[in-house]
Amino acid sequence: MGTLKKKWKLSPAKFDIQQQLSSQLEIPRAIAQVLINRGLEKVDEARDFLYGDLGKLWDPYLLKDMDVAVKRIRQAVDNKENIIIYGDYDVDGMTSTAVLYKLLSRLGACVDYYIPERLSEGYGLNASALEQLFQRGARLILSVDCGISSASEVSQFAGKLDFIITDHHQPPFNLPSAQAIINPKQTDCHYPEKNLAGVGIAFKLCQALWLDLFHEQLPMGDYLELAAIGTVADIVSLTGENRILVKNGLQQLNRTKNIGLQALLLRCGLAPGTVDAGKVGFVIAPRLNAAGRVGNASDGVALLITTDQEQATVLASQLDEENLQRQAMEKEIFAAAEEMLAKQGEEWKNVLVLAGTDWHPGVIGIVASRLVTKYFRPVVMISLHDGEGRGSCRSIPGFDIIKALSECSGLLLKFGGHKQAAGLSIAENNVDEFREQLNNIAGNALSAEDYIPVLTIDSFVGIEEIDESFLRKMASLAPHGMGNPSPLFVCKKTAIASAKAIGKEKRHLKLRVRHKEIAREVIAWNMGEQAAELTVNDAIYIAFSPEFNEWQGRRDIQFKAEDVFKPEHEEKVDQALDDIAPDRDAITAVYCVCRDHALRNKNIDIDFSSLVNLVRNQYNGRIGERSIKLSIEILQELGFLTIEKEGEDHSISFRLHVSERRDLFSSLLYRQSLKMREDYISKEIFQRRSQNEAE
Ligand SMILES: [Mn+2]
Repeated sequence: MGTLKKKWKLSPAKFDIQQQLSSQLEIPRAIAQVLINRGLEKVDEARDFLYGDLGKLWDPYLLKDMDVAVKRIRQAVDNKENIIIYGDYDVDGMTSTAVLYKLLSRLGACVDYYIPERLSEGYGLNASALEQLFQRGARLILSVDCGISSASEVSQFAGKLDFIITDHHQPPFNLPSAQAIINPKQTDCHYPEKNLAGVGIAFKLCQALWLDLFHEQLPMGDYLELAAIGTVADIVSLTGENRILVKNGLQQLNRTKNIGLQALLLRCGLAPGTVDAGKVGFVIAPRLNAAGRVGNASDGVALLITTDQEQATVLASQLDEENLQRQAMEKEIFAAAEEMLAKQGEEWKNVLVLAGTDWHPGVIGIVASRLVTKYFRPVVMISLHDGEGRGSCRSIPGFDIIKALSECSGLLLKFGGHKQAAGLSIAENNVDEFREQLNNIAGNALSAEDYIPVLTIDSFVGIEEIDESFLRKMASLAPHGMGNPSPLFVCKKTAIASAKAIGKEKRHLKLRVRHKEIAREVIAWNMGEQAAELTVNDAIYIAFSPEFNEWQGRRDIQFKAEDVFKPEHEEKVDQALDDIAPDRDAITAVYCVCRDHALRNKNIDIDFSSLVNLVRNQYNGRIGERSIKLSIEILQELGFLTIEKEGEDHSISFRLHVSERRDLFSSLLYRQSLKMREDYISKEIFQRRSQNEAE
């Protein structure tokens, strides 16, 4: 299990739609292709995606039961009933709680919140917590990010507590008999956006309450930034309404007035104006989550709703400390897991099942995810305590882990989850047999191909097309995350100008590549060991995302590489390409030869083989006859010349036109040629790479 090589999958180019989007929205073609790949082929839809604002949010009253919920909450506010927001210990749950708490306090409600403890209570409504809340005078429970599966707890408290359930998890067959259930995933809820996070639904409830009370739109600012954090952290699709919430919420977060968030940003060293979805996911969310994992999730909520500057600072540093603790534990468990892996036989490598004593149950899921990324196999991490194990499973796309667990159910005490992530509990003395069974199941279900990660590439792009304006237009595609990954491009073959490993322990790879007179810097994180295999002038392909790199006051364009490779048999492929169809350079060469010929000779007849020779001299290459023919047809389509006669003796006569510059892309034949070339590279270079790997 060395360095993972990835399968490159090039999204098929749709040049006609590219052309349309590109001209109407004034964006580069490669960016238009990204929109196409995200399912946006119509100009209006694409425009909304790029520039859609808060005016495009749906009416909150389209959610089933919203009117009932609003009425019951207003009644509770008017009658000073005790309302408890019952949340969850992850970031979505915390932000959901904070959003509603802020709004209800603003409305003068008697409101408090409750977050169950991850290890002792677990997820969702629980009877002993509800009993305590009831004893303390609670009358209305408002669940956020949970509750849809708590039918029995709700019915247990019938007559004592009223419930409004807001949740985004898949509803089970038996729904709680609550006063109102707001969850767009209910089959009889016709709300158009089904992928809201818990906090998105809490936000919709705020909108609805405000509309009902004041007959105007909610002043969204304070709530929007929390909605953005929870939505990004919960890894729901950043499309549709989620995209609008996150895009606008991030803008708000970058000038936040929330003193808890200000303190947290300061503590993490995030300057206002620099927070994007990635920073939320990798810097802010882990600190809030750490509270739920190693500390107390209520502290996370307290930070988000505090109005006290000193408390904000204290909580922010406490969360940061807890995150450091979490990181230390994660590092230790990760190292222990790797050590176990090194000792395990190859027969146990279909699914990595690892068990350790007293591994922190709040951290093993993160370690499992990291192992999946590193080895690209399904992983089960089990924490053992007093003869019993609690496990976290993370899988790869080809393997349905919950189905596999159900096939081993005889060995398990409990299990639940979905295709890609699940949890379980197991008796310690069943772990070895469980490992064996799971490995057998995967051995039968998966082929070598399934263990190769796929890198989906959006489009080819010319190195010369990527300039400042390209990057500015590309920024309109953000925020990136689930459902809308960062665009990934591949440059037509570039040559290495320099290659070196940089950083601590030479972990990273830094390249300079060029194509003709244009050169770019490339940074490839964690690929330092590849430096040894790369030599100046090697032709390579890079899968990358372009970005601005600011360093010592200078701003340059740099390519952030996801993968780099040097194809074998490069020359053969080039030769084949030159025979298949012409590229821009070849067409230009053919045009120049025709023009010069027409200028030098009064007659415009030429026999085809002389033309071929002239072109080959000019192009200093081996451009094929078929490509030269195609070039002439393309030039004709563009109006540069008219073929007047093609003689049976292979002579060709044409009339040349004086013509201004034309966009090559307006030629259908050119687009077809390009497609043939790209398909060939994709098949002969990109796909071959993974085949070699799988053998
Ligand atoms: Mn959630």
